[in-house]
Parts: sequence; C-alpha cells; structure tokens
Amino acid sequence: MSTNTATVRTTCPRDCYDSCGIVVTLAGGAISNVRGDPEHPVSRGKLCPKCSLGYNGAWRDPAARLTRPLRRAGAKGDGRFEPVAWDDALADIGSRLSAIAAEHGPETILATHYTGTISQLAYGFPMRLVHRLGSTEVDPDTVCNNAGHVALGYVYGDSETGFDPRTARDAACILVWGANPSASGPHVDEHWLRAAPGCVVVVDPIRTETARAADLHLQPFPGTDAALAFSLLHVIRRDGLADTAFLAEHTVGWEELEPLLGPCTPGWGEQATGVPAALIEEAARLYGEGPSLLWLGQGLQRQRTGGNVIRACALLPAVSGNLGLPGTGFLYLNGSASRGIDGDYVTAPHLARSARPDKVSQMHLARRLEDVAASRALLAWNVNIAASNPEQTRLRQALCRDDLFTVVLELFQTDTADLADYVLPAASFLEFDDLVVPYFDLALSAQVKAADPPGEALPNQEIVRRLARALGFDDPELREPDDSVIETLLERSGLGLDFAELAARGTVPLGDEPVIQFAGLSFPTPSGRVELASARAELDGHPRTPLPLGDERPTGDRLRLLSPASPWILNDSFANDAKVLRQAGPATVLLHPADAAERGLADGHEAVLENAAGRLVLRVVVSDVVQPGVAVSHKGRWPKLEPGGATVNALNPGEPTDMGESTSVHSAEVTVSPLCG
Ligand SMILES: Nc1nc2c(c(=O)[nH]1)N[C@H]1C(S)=C(S)[C@@H](COP(=O)(O)OP(=O)(O)OC[C@H]3O[C@@H](n4cnc5c(=O)[nH]c(N)nc54)[C@H](O)[C@@H]3O)O[C@H]1N2
Ligand SMILES: Nc1nc2c(c(=O)[nH]1)N[C@H]1C(S)=C(S)[C@@H](COP(=O)(O)OP(=O)(O)OC[C@H]3O[C@@H](n4cnc5c(=O)[nH]c(N)nc54)[C@H](O)[C@@H]3O)O[C@H]1N2
Ligand SMILES: [Mo]
Repeated sequence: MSTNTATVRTTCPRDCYDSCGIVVTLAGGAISNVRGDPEHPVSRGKLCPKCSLGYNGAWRDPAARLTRPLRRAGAKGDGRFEPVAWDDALADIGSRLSAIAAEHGPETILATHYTGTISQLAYGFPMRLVHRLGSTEVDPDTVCNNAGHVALGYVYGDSETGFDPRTARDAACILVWGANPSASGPHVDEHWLRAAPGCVVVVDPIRTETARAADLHLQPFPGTDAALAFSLLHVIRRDGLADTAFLAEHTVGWEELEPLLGPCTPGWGEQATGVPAALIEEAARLYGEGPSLLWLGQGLQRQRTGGNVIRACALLPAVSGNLGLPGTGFLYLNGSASRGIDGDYVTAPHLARSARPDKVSQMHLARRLEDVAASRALLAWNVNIAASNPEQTRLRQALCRDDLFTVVLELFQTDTADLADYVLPAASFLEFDDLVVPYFDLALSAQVKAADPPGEALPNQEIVRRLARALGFDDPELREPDDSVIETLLERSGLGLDFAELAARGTVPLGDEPVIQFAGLSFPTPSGRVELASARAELDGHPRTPLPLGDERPTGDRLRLLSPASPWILNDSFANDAKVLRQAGPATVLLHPADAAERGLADGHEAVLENAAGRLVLRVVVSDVVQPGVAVSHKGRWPKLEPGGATVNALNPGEPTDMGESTSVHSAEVTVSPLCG
C-alpha cells in the first residue's frame, strides 16, 4: 500500500548548544518519524539519542501529552483534575487574576518561565501579558547563568557577544573551561571541538568525555577556578606572553591587577586548586601563545563565588591579547541580538502601565511563595520548577498552598503541573512555526509546523492571546498573530529573508566568513575598554578587580556535590519518556574509590545523601572520573518518577552566588553514608 509521504524541515529548540536541524517525515498527514537533517551542518542526519527517543516517543504520544485544559478537582497536590472547556478555563482564570490584581495588586501575581523551549515566540511572547498585567517576573537566568552574565558585564560590558565558532579553524588552542559539551552539546563536541585543528585544553573537576578526549585536562577542586586563572595569568606575565600593547590601549586596571599576580605561582596554584604546577605551566603556555579561544561554560559559574570565578577567567583573553583577531575571543553564549533579533519586540515591555516590579530570584522563590501577602498567584510556562529549582521540599510545600492560584502551561503532567489549579495544554515545537536563534553557532533557524497539536493543545502564545482577551485587555500587541511577529522580527533583523525562505533553507548562517568578536576593539563598558578593574563592580559592593580566591574545601566528612547535565536528559525534559529512562538507568551518585571505601560503600549500594536542605537515597557508582572530596549526581529527573519522590535538587539549599543572585548548585555539600548503616 502506498502512503502519501512528505517531509518538513525544522529545528530543535531545546536549551542546548547544538540547535540541530530536523527532518520530520509525514505519512498520511501524521508524523511518522523525526530525525536529524542530513544537510544540517550540526546534526548531519543524526539527532542525539535523547531527542531521537523523546521526539519519536513521549513528545508524540497523545497518552503522554496534555490534550485538554484541566482544572484541579481535589486538594492541592493529590493529583486530581477534571477536563474543562477552554472558554470556561480562560474565563475563570481571567476573573481570578483580575480579582487578585484589583484586591492585592498585580505584583502579587508571579510569572516564572525559562527555556523549556527557546524559540522566540513560545519563549518570549507570554511576557507581553506579564508586562501588561504588571506582574512580578521570577528572574529566569537566576536558575542557570546569571552570575556569569553580571560578571562578564563588568569586564566586557557584554556577555552575549561570543566568538564565532567558525573561527576555530584559526585557533591554535581552544580552552574549554567548565563546559561539558559531550553531554550539553553532543554535536558541538563531536563535529566542532574534536574536529578543530588546535589543541584542546579542558578545565573540569570531572573527567568528562570532553575532558578525556582533550590534549590536556586540568582537574581543579570545584570552586577554585579563580585561583587557577590567576596562576595561569602569573605564568603568562612571567613568560612574556602578556600583550602589553593591548593592555595599554584597550584595558583599564592593569596596574591594579598586575601586583595581585605576583604571589600566584604555579606552586601556589597547585596548593589552591589541586592542579599540578606542571600542568598549569603547560596550559598557560598553550593558551598564552595563541591564537586561542576560551569557552566559559555555565557549570563553571554555578558556585558560591561564581561571579568572581567568571571575572577572573575573563581576564585571560585581555591579558594575553587573545581578542579581536581570527582564532581569538571568548564565548559564554551568543545572544539573539547578534542575529538582529529585537527581543523587546517579542516581549513588549512598553505594555507595562507603571514601573515594573522588581524581579525575584529563583533562589528566593520558595521563600516568596511562602509569603501569602506577597504572592497570590503564579503563572508558569516552559519550566518545571518543582523539579529544577533549589529547595525542592520547601518549594513543593509552598506550591501546595491552597490560596496560591497557580496556572501552568505544559506539554506534560509534570510535578509542577500536579500542583496547579489549572493546567493548560501547550503545543510542542513540532506543531507551530517559530524562529530559533542558536546560542552557539551564529545562525538563524526556522521552526516549522509539521502537524496539528494533539487534542486541544495550543502554542504558548495563542494561550496568552486568549487569556489576554479573557482579562479584557485589548492592546494590539496582545492580539498580534504569530506570522506578523515572525515577519516583523525577520524584517528588522536585516538578514533579508522572509519566513518562507528561511523555512526552505532551515538554517541560515550569519554571512560566509567568521565574525570577529569585538572586531573594532571597542567595548560597551563605561570606559569603552576591557575593565580589568571596575568602578561599577565596586559601586555594586564587589572588589574592584577579581581576586585569586578559591572556595573552602568541605569540612568534616562532607563532599561537594556537583549535579551537571546528563547526556540522557535535558534539564527535566525527556525524563518522562520510558525509553529514555531505561537508557539513563536509576539515579546515581558517583564517588571516588577512596571516598566510597571510607564510607563502606561499593558499586550498586544505596547511599543516603544529606544536608540541611534535604535527604536523598541514590545508587552508588564508584568511579575515578571524580576526584576525592567530590560527588556527582546528574540533574534532570522528575521527583514523582523517583522512588523517594525527590531529585538532587532536594539537596540544593539555593544559596545565591556572589553576583546576580544566581544559582550556586555546584557548591552544595552533603554527607554520604550507607542506607542501612
Ligand atoms: N541540580 C541542578 N539543578 C539544575 C541545574 C543543574 O545544573 N543542577 N541546572 C539548571 C538550569 S541550567 C536550568 S536552565 C534549569 C532548567 O529547568 P527547567 O526550565 O524546569 O527545565 P526544562 O526541561 O528546560 O523545561 C521545563 C519544561 O518546559 C516544558 N516545555 C517544553 N516546550 C514547551 C512549550 O513549547 N510550551 C510549554 N508551555 N512548555 C514547554 C517541558 O515539557 C518541561 O517540562 O534547571 C536548573 N536546575
Ligand atoms: N544533555 C543535556 N544537555 C544540556 C542540558 C542538560 O541538562 N542535558 N542543559 C542545557 C542547559 S540549560 C545549559 S545551561 C547547558 C549547560 O551546559 P554546560 O555549560 O556544559 O554546563 P553544565 O553541564 O552545568 O556543567 C559543565 C561542566 O562544569 C563542570 N563544573 C562544575 N563545577 C565546576 C567548577 O567549579 N569548575 C569548573 N571548571 N567546572 C565545573 C561540571 O563538572 C560539568 O562537567 O547545557 C544545556 N545542554
Ligand atoms: Mo541552563
């Protein structure tokens, strides 16, 4: 029998360095297969295993997906819901929110969202309603990378203009500092990093697959990277690899920084970080001679002193003159403005009727939600805070408040959705058009609708348009259809494409040649130069320069707990897919053989991890990829699918970083002991 088959070319909008091109095969109008686009430079015909399984599994399984609006029909948290018609749901949500805004002020309505999808409209359009309502935004980046943004802002005035990965062809060295693309960007790892002609130096407390494949792996104790950076800078200066002309013309503060480098000898660095002095010497030479690229990972800054860490590491390109030339520069992430995307057009901050309420850090969300007077309602889209946020137990309790009116937009019935008053079914990226702006490669990609959403599900932005109507808002921005937003964004981008052309090409790179980061060597800082010392930082209560400090080692029998990305799960996405879960296996804790032996633990044992925030039982894997004093348990599971009803974030106290009130999740400390011992 012949079936009517067709293909649609689209893009993966997960929060991942890869942004893979996808080919969707349709048979008789329904999706029959989702795979990598053979013509896409990143995916090259192959999706990563998690996306391949998930997009051909739970994401297209109508039994797993939310297909109708649901209203709570029992006590908060007991999981009972009843289907309800869209119009009834929206009318009730509209009147509840209006009443809360009128009675208690719109700022008592909190809005939390993040990168469950990074496509422009599904990510940002709902902010139009948040602005119009005057509600309080829970600062999205504070659960991920805000310390790094703030820190790079002090030094370079900009954290979202990174190197162009295409310039790797000109680099003699690539220094990957606290990123693990073998998990967090598997195609970037395979096709970009491993294919690069230069030598690769990796700085990571774990011997990740990326570290294993590198020419040189420096394995510091977590949180000691600022000391390591100062030690590298000591060698760079001592060996005449500091670019004095660059320092004189394009930086301020060298005279304040230079004296700090003197004591930071490789021997001192070894003491402070655990990295052998000889490796510090070698890495400094490789990086300092250049041309060199520096990739500053996001795991790097999730430390108590993460801001100081990023500021210290960010000195390297400026001191060694690895800026403004082919094969040089640093990358934290490439923001959408570099593709000409007008973020304010998407989110329309001008819709705010009065001064916007201060944002709340995700680190303080549990506490804020406990405050009845300050938080009456919560809107959530693209997040599963009950899984991904710190203080998991405390947050769950706060979300159980009967008088907190919670509305969750979701694809799946997550732990967060379980605690909602209304769950609104969202369409997935396979079901509507949008724009994807990769945050590694300098390109722009089309997300193209391949099929209708299941049941009554709708894209976030359509849900928001309908909700705005129910709230009685008639601003044209809240009625603007998707195609108008998309075409306006493309027009303003200056890339000379409309959506049809972009969709036909899938992904369009920014020009033919690599863009040089900070080509004119002018920096959007107050001085117009790289600020090795920063008056702005000082005004904000920080030291003028970064400092050669490292976090204290855990005392007593505690271990430092890292919970980075797993190759099998993406944040909390895919953790509900049966095949993905089978591949990922049970939740584990990796322990160094010495730490395991000391605690009488061996492979397969159950261990209790405990601290003031919570307690968690995990299966032990003894492994020398971790160093003594460090335990590893990957992020990304759903509490309700775990035997103990909790995940690693039950152990995350939510202590904010030194800058940006951001997550210090990799600073958590725990005791580890046998379950029955
Ligand atoms: N222990 C520990 N915790 C961490 C981290 C860590 O390193 N360690 N990392 C942190 C980081 S970096 C991040 S970014 C956060 C991420 O944490 P989350 O934002 O909670 O996780 P995601 O899985 O990215 O996305 C959340 C939800 O978005 C939904 N979603 C996907 N597409 C759509 C859509 O189109 N519409 C709607 N309405 N929903 C959609 C998915 O189904 C998913 O449930 O976790 C943080 N938590
Ligand atoms: N498969 C998969 N891919 C993902 C994600 C996922 O959950 N799963 N999450 C996505 C998201 S939201 C983000 S933000 C990115 C993050 O991706 P990355 O930037 O790669 O960050 P992480 O995976 O959090 O951590 C990277 C590395 O930082 C190391 N690290 C931890 N503490 C320190 C330290 O003190 N010093 C140094 N030098 N290194 C340290 C960890 O050991 C880890 O190997 O990945 C994205 N891609
Ligand atoms: Mo993230």
